[in-house]
Amino acid sequence: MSPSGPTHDAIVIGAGFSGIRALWELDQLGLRVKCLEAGSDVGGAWYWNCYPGARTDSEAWVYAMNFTPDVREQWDYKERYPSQKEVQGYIRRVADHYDLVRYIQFNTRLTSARYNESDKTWTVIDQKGNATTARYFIPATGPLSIAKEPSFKGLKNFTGEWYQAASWPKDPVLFEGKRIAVIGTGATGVQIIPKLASAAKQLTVFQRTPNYVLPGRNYVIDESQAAEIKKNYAETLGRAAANPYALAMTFSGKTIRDATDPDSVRQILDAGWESGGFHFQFETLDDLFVSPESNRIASDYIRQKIHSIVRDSAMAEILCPKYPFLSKRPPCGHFYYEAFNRPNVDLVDISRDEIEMYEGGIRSTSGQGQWKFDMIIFAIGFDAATGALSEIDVRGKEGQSLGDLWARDVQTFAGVLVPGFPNMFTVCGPHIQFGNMPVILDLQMRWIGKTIRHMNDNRLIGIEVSSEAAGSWCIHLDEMFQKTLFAASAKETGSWFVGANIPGKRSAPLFYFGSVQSWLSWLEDEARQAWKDMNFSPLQI
Ligand code: NA7
Repeated sequence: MSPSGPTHDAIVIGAGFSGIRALWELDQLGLRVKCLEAGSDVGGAWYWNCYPGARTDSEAWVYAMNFTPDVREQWDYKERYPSQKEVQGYIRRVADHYDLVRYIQFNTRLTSARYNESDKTWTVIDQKGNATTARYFIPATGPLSIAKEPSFKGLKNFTGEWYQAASWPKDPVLFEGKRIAVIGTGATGVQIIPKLASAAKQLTVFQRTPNYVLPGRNYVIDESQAAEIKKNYAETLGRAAANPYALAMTFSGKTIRDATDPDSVRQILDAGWESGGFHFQFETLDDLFVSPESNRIASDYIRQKIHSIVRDSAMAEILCPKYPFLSKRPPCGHFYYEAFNRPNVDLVDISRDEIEMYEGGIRSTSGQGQWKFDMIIFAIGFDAATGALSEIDVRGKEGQSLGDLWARDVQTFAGVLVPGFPNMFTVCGPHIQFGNMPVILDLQMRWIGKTIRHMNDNRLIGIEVSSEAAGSWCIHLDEMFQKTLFAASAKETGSWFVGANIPGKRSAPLFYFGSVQSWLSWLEDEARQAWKDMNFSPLQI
């Protein structure tokens, strides 16, 4: 870069998994890098979501980054599903080990980013008005980082404590002796509820839509298991890279057609249920995502399980989803349904009745119910995929606003590049392959690194994907989405896969549901064919 050029080669936004992975890649390329992070430490989602019970739904052995075998050598996750503290610790260890923290400016929130056509750079401005210029703008802001605001009527009148799970206080919160309400039964609520059930005097769960909660079957990893994980680390990550969702799981090779008698189907589903977590959806019947028959059997199976665990049958029925399994991302539970057997736990069905707050607690707007609380916890989800970047004033060529553009239509090339926004690489942004993110974003960052290397080697200072290439990708993404069973129901179930959980948000697939391999082939084909769909700008001397 010329001495009169930008102050940095690349600016990364966010120091979570994807930001740290990006910093490592850019550091390896010898670039001058800066990272802005809103939190006071690394971790991203794993920094903010420190609510009780927060842990991964992916297994420890795949919740790691491929580029860090030496860190993995010295790192032992303590549980099958590592806790928030452990995951943040892992990210911190990676950042320290590779001396990446020196690039990060903490407590700094980005407010705007503008592309400068004249010199093919980006200028980003933080909340204090400080500007940084860089050749590459690399937002690594996370797919689920902007929490839905609890905009319930009357909340300001509530005199008790209230918290959002996604921005949980760093100081301890005391639950003992308190009457607590949890609103939301997605993956977050499902983790919080059993924890509070045993700590609170009274816990009341407000459920709008039930979920199919899979039993996690968590356990402590002992020394011999830890040694085994290390021994098999390369092979495990290889399996994850070969799996459509980047999990170290292997399809059973069986569909509903191979298992004609009810007993054999039951045995297959029992095995998945006993294995725990996502094994139920990925290692039982391979056609759960596409065959209505297969899906109906699995849905019925889980509903029966709910009834067999929850003793109060009316409560069990309220907990049973009526829509097909996998229409929404199934949460991983840790004695979730069992919590409803406790005498101090109540369930309120708000599927047909809205709620509002008053000084003493919560009441239904119909006036049918009123409950007193000392504390309310909101676990009501996120503005997925596009939320974080749409909040920032990002402007591409000719001052085009990314937020305005994405409100109308999300166009990307394989979830990495956006036409009209040269030199911007999104990590873990909209249209990325859905699945186990640490492995997926690792593959994505490798490609971004390879592309920047190609540009440096060829004295290229600008890259913009063609609208045609982005258009072809978006058609393909939509076709793959339409093949899934949940395409039909995603809107009605309010799934964040399509942004339907945010009132007024345009409903369209925000993630790619093809496979890691297919998604990667779009990127790798591009590199193999000398980036033929990219418009490059050469350095003018
Ligand atoms: P989710 O999965 O979007 O769940 C949010 C929950 O909050 C869900 O049960 C919603 O019911 C409920 N919700 C949202 N808004 C309201 C209002 N206004 N009133 C009542 N209930 C409401 O978010 P999570 O944080 O649990 O999980 C997100 C992902 O984070 C997760 O899958 C992991 O990948 C990590 P609804 O279903 O909309 O009726």
